[in-house]
Amino acid sequence: MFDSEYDDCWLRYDRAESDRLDTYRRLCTHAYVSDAGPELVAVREELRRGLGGLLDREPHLWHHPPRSVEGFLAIGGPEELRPISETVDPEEVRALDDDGFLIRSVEWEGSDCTVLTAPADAGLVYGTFHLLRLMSLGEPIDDLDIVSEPANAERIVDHWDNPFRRKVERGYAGPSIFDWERLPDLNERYADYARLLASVGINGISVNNVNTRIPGREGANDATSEWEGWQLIESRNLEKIAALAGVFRRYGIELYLSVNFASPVLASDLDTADPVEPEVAAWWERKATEVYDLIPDFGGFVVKADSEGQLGPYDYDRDHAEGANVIAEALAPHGGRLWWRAFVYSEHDDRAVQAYETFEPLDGEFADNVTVQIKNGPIDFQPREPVSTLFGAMPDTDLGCELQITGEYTGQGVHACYLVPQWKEVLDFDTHADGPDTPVKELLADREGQGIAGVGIVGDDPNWFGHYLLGSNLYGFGRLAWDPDLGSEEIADEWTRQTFGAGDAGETILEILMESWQASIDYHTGGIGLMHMMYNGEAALENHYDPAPEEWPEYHGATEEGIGYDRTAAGSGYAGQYREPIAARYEDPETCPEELLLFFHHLPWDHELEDGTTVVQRLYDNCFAGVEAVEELRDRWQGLEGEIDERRYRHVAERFDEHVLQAKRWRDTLCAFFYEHSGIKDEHGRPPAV
Ligand code: GCV
Repeated sequence: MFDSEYDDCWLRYDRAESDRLDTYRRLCTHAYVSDAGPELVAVREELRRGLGGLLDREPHLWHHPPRSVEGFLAIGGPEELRPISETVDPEEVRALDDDGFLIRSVEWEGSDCTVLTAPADAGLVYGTFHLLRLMSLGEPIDDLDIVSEPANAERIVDHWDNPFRRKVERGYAGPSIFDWERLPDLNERYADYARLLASVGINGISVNNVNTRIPGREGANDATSEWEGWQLIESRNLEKIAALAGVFRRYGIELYLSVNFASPVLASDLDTADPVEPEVAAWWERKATEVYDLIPDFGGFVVKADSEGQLGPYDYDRDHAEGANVIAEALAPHGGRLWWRAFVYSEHDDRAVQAYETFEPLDGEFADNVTVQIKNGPIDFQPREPVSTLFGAMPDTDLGCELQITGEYTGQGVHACYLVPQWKEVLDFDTHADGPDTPVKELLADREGQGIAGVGIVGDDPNWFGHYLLGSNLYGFGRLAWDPDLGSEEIADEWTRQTFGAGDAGETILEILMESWQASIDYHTGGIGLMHMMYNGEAALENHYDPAPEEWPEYHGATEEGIGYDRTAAGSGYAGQYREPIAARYEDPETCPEELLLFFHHLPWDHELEDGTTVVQRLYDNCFAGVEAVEELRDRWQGLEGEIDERRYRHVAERFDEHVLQAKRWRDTLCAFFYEHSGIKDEHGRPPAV
């Protein structure tokens, strides 16, 4: 189904099951589609592919209402096509959010008509994918009345792709799909990727790494070194960006670029990037104008500043609002937005506290078109973290939640780990920002400029994701960003059925996905709030895959007496950054949820948990439980041999073998480490803690 020779993921469009096929054929063989903007070309193409596959026959796409047919689809704006304007109140459609859509079964001049309409063309793209999804899932479509609007206005995938050698930072699926050497020449893969994103409601893509200079790389301090990300903003490269923007535009997706805060110095002959200097502001204005002249619907910029070697306002004694605003003001006249990352640390012993201390006092100081982009937790995409204290602390600032779709700390391209349950936990977390019942998802929803950004996962591997099952995370990210009330299982079920078909195999795969995250937490952390115990590698940006707890005493706080990090008022004070009653709940080890206990408390190894088990014993038990769970997942997968195609079966089976080995390595390393520090044996006598 894809033009490129790559896996078609959840857009397989296999022939529909026979009990629905007749209805689908009756209602959808004929489609009357508007031919307005570029998105409608995409709609027509998708209908040809999707209906062609699902109905197993060529659909007829009309430029006028088809006559003498039992049923047809009508797709267009609220007043464009008579079957739509005569059956649906245009006001109802115009009142929808920009990306929203309406699908309704009506009768028009004696035919059953399925009307798909939207206030803007992008909504027609999302609605088309929605309708095709219903059919891929075998759902009834003869009595539809769907009104769908995205909860989050901004739903963006952030690539950490470097133009230099197409290396993807934290990418585990091969080189970057973006071939900057060849661009503006396009390849078919770009459009296929745009389809995957649009099919789950994504409306923005940032195409290059936020590390626009790669710290530590040879030549990185030489402004002429070829192909660092900051160079994409140079005039000679903008046509490459424009070409990509053209592909994504057809699917309603706006293009963003990560830029370096010091661009005025790097990309021109200015000797300062100080945000209060008029010449710096003028440079950003000229650059923004140049970009928008080429790409009128350009989304904007993403900036990582004062973080991990990237320059920022602190280098000029300015604060982050001053730093962000000079760039945002240049984008503003063009309708562009600046995503300014809040990922700052390194000035404190406890890195968790810094983002709040830096950003909370600046609430209300950022320009209207700045979105402060906050990682879900205060550390760095660990298997489980508490939710960042910044959510709910900046009511007068547009906020974005940054999630990681790629599995940097959850087994990368080797371990199966379905992350939607983790993201749901974050989005459902009650911040109490506005009294009880103020979950993160509500703080983000229904406000222009706010939403969710996910760190991308795809690469040039034929299966896109490195590990086939990890495609569920890109799928789930989009679905959840559109509707955070969807359930993890519901999303996994959708993905599984579209990707592997319904039936017993689908059930098994669903179970595997649903149990994978907890297993990962258990063997990667011991399950009660420890984290960041991975190997960092010799080069700063390598690994994060193998276990190495001894490298990180400042994260786990293990001593002979106990383990954990004291973040109470007597310690780093991080717990106190939450609003009540959360602060008090985390402050007290008796009320702190067990799964976060050692994140907030340093406790004796023999401290008793609620059920009487000691801390060290729980760590042993969870590490062992994690491995057992992975063995169980592998066994279940092996049970699918012959049930699904050999290619995908073998690919995942091989990864599961490795997954089990690696989970055991983690378990054994962590348990030996716990034993070495505590001197307390596992009461079940399991190696290696004896
Ligand atoms: C893009 C962590 C990751 C880095 C990443 C950084 C960030 O440190 O390991 O690869 O850099 O977060 O989010 O900026």
